[in-house]
Amino acid sequence: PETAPGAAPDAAPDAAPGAGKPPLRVGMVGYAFMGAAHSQGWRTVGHVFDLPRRPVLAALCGRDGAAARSAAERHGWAAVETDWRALVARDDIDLVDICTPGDSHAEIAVAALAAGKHVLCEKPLANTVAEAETMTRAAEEAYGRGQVAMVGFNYRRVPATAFARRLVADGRLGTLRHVRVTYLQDWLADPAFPLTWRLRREHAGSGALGDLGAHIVDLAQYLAGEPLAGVSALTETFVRERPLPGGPSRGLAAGSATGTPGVSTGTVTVDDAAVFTGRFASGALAAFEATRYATGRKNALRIELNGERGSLAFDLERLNELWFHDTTGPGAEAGFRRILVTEPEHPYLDAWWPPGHGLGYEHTFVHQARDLVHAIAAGTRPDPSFADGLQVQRVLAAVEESAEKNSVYTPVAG
Ligand code: SOE
Repeated sequence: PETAPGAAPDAAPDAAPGAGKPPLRVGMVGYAFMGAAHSQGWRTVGHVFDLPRRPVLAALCGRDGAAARSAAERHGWAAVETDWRALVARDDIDLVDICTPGDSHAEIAVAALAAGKHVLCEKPLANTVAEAETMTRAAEEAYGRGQVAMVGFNYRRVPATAFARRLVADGRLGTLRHVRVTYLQDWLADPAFPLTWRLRREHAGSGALGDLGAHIVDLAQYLAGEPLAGVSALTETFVRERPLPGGPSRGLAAGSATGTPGVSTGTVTVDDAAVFTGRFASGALAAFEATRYATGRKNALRIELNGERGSLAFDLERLNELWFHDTTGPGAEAGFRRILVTEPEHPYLDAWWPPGHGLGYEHTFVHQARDLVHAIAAGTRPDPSFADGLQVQRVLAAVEESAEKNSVYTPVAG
């Protein structure tokens, strides 16, 4: 292990937030887009929320030592490891946070749980149902030993979506009829965008389906309060050959070889887009679309729920707003009304700014860290658990199976 320059010591200075509370020493694997987002969450959470434990950014792990050191310095991690096994073996780590591509989730999570650590794992939980089942079994056993394992569906932690869940659970929509949800991005629209890991099945498991579809399946099920019973799907890979990347990509950026003439190409082995319908056990119907080709749409996760008594609509690109139509008021005054979700009565918001001073994407990771720390301290099952992640994985598998069979209605296994 190496110590990063300017490293935060394990013991908090007296004036530091949470001083005197037991530390929760986090070791994070991966440091790209999600690693940066999770770092932000861990760094900020104790400064905003009153927590039962004090998160410590103890060690960051990445195979490229120089890049990992630079990320550790940028994000405030105290030490660096270059092998996740060494990180998991450290006895000064309480929680392993997995921010790597899906192909390593299962191995790292199972090893970390076996080593007695709590685990936070980025979505989708795994690349296959079999891996997700193994991880869920390991998490259940570990739960019996007081360990907690959470999957990172961060969009449950937008105050507006958490508030929407509360309204649905309080019966404000009555019997649910429709859930309509899209997740639209456009970073693959250029056929010269290189073949990064997200386009290779062996690394990512699937394409837009696992990356974006996993979010909207989870959010739809979370808001509806019930799982999908079956799906009917179409998937497509629009651009099948892409230039090989010339260097590592950061986030969704192309890396260094975009469109370079003469650069050799490779085959895209995942879906570019998935369109599917679904049915909830209650009989409500759902429609889903996940794509990386919706030109002009950057991170457009939109969800609408229609029930007998009312409707809710949310757009991630306007994440401080929730639209609510309530059929129980006077008909002449009915219509969607905008709720600005920035009041202290709204989820998470009593710890933040005065009303009207909105939050952003990064705060979902702060809220995720908050909820996980509370679950760990209370020894309760986290929400969403690995079992929830497995259920989403089963829906994704049913979507792939249905698409292969050319859109035959396919029950979700399990
Ligand atoms: C890429 O499409 C991506 O970064 C996803 O992997 C994230 O889960 C989503 O939050 C934003 O888009």
